[in-house]
Amino acid sequence: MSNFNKQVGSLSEKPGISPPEITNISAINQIKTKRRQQPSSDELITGILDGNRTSLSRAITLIESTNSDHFQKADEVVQGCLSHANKSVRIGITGVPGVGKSTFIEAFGKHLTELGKKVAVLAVDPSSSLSNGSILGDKTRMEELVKDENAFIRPSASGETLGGVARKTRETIILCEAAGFDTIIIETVGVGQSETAVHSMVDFFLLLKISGAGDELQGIKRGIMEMADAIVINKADGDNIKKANQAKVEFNRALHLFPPKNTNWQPKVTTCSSITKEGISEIWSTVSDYFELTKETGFFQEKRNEQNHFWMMETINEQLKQNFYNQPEIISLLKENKKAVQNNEISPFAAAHDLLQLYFKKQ
Ligand SMILES: Nc1nc2c(ncn2[C@@H]2O[C@H](COP(=O)(O)OP(=O)(O)OP(=O)(O)O)[C@@H](O)[C@H]2O)c(=O)[nH]1
Ligand SMILES: [Mg+2]
Repeated sequence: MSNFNKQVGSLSEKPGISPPEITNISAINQIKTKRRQQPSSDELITGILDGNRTSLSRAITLIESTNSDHFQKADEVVQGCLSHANKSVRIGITGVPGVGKSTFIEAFGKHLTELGKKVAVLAVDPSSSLSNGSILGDKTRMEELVKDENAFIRPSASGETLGGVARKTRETIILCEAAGFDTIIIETVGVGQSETAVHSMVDFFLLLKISGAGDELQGIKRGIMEMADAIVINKADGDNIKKANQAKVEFNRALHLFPPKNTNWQPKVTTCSSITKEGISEIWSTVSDYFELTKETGFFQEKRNEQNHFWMMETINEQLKQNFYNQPEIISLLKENKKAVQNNEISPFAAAHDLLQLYFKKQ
């Protein structure tokens, strides 16, 4: 037999020598169980107050959870963070799809982190359950901001009603503030009711526009223009600069037709390019001027108080409605009465009265 055949493979063990104990199975198991264990609400609160992102993300996941076991814990965490919140400025950004909201937030957010600010970006987008979370796609448009250690980007809670998403976003704002983020940016797509919801949770509301062909004001909902504290005409670059400047003149003229706001603040119209960054720092100056003015007059706090009151009432209304519509007896009587109303057997008011009677009797 040749020597070759006697050779043993390098993986074979020689008798008497066992492989070193490089892994400690029980230690691994301990780590695994620890990971599986959910942190307690106190641990989450401590983590958030320390600025720990994992704790922040986990707590937001709890807030977003539809599992009723998580509700109480989420409430505890929010409650524990509340006294550490409120120390930020909250800015809402709206505009039709494609106007450049995400690209703008990337440029604006980077400008802010360069100024030493800590920026959290949230989104209110009730349609995202259909589109599978549009801000997820946004993350690729916020390439720089995603990598920035002074920025935190969180996709919108999905699969929910606008009321549900809004509540979760409000609570997420509290957690982000407690974690030390001093500038909260909330993106919302300019369709449906979501901008009204965002308007009622921010201090400053910015409407993003692009210059169109000719009639700039066409198709803008008057209500949105009235809500805006600033209108920014984006994509003012290349061949677009001239048109953007024309649009600025038109919007300025239109804004002066609105009755003055109760802030002494005259909404501003500016142009910018989120790609070349031209005009971005001026927008922050405008926003800062607004905060300075409204903090001085007390309007800043007054508006937050009003918003808190509004959300308390909204929550009550929403839960009452939910409770009503989830009662099995109501569900079946509603079905019956709906048919009866359709067949003209009962008036809509009598049908409603009938349902409410049943509900109140059960309470
Ligand atoms: N030239 C130019 N293009 C821009 C500018 N800002 C955004 N864009 C482009 O416009 C397109 C849409 O930008 P997004 O930032 O995704 O727009 P959005 O408003 O967030 O869109 P949705 O999330 O779909 O509502 C992208 O192709 C951007 O590169 C700008 O200032 N100048
Ligand atoms: Mg976007």
